Amino acid sequence: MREASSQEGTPEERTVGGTPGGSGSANALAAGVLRRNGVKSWTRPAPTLYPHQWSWDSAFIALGLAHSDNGRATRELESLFASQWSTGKVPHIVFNPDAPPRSYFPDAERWNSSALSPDAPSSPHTSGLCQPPVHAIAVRRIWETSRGKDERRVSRARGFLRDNFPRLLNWHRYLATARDPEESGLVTIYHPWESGTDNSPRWDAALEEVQIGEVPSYTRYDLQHVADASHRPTDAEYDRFLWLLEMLKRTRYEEAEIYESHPFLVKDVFFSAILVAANEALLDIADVVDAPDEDRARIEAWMHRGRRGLEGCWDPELKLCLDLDVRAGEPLRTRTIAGFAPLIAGDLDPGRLEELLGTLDSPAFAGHPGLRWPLPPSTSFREPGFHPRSYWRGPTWPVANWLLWWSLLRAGEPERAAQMRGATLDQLSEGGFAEYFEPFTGEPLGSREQSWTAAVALDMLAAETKSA
Ligand code: 9WN
Repeated sequence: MREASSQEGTPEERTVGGTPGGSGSANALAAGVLRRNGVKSWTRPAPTLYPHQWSWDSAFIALGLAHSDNGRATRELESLFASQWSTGKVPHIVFNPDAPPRSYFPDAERWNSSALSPDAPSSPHTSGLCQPPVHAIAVRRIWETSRGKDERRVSRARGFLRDNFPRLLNWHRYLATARDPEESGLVTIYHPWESGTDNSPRWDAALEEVQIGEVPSYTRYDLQHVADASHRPTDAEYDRFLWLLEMLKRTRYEEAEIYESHPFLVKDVFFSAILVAANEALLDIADVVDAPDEDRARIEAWMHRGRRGLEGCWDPELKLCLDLDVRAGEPLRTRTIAGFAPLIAGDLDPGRLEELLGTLDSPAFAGHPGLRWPLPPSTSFREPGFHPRSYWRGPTWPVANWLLWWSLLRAGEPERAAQMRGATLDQLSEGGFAEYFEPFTGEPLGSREQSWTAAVALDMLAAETKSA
């Protein structure tokens, strides 16, 4: 793997420059990124672009750390869950009071969560949104990697699961109720930032319907941390993001009020599918901690409801799953990586699996002949909104590859999974642990030394000899 810009790290970690150094040195390089991005008990998603703790980044980070430093993996999630809202919501950002001034916007002051909502923790401050619930999947990995180790480590891991099962259950309950009052099995998001795929064209049509009012003035700091502004969302996209934030503040982050008045309410199939997979993990955790039968029954019901909901969003023509605009009552017909949601949710019938794999291998996604590596772009090449360098509008994201790789393994497709793993690791070997990559040239884009990229590499590398 290629060392990115940082000059820190041990001599061993700096030797690989440009050439793949085998899984031993690749492991050391990935672990080095996570160590350097570490702050106290948690890890920044990137050295300068993202100076706070992000929710789903932390889950992926814990998943990777489970292999290299199990104790730190547990602390990563403990510190995130310490900021869980009383509603069960796990906030998308926990603000770092020691972050350099003017390093990230919107900051804690702009969100003003604890002043506006009695449900928000007062210290540290958090944002008012959430992100996809990868956490239970990471907690299960922490358990798996402790197995077969000495008895003390196993019992520490069991204690961690026991302490965190109620938090995870509350988190999933929040998503299954406040975010799904219709009991559709699909999670409603209030902002593209909640999807984790912020400026994806999957949101364009719904965002166009939002009438933007006066956005209080602001300065973007993200652009100073990337080589080229075209990698990041545009100013027009930011205006919409910031307007939605103001609208949420007007409701004081009150769920019922948001449902009543908020102009952006979308059933996100990707988020919903991750919740199904996370519920599957939570059920395994429930076994370890000997949870009551009624908790297990509830989790199973959420899982089934989620899979049924996703099935209802299937588009037989595009052979992908589509998000649903709640306000308009219409599906959002855009081909993006999110369309593979049923694969992530799992337990597919063979026909549906074959259709999804056909779409994945088609020239609209990973089968395009011009690709540097056969990896799916975040947005299909066939979409008018496709852009090879702009964030979630086209680049390939290692973290999305991880989700598909892991889902292919669970779907009983080890050969395809091995291809995806090999291509992902080759890409990182050439380009370093970047945030995302230009699909045709393999050029690394966005932040360098991105934590979750290193974390998913650690998890993939660990799967060399075992199945994931
Ligand atoms: C806004 C941290 C986060 C990821 C998101 C990714 C990006 C933030 C931003 O970075 O979002 O939350 O400023 O662009 O889209 O998935 O969690 O890595």
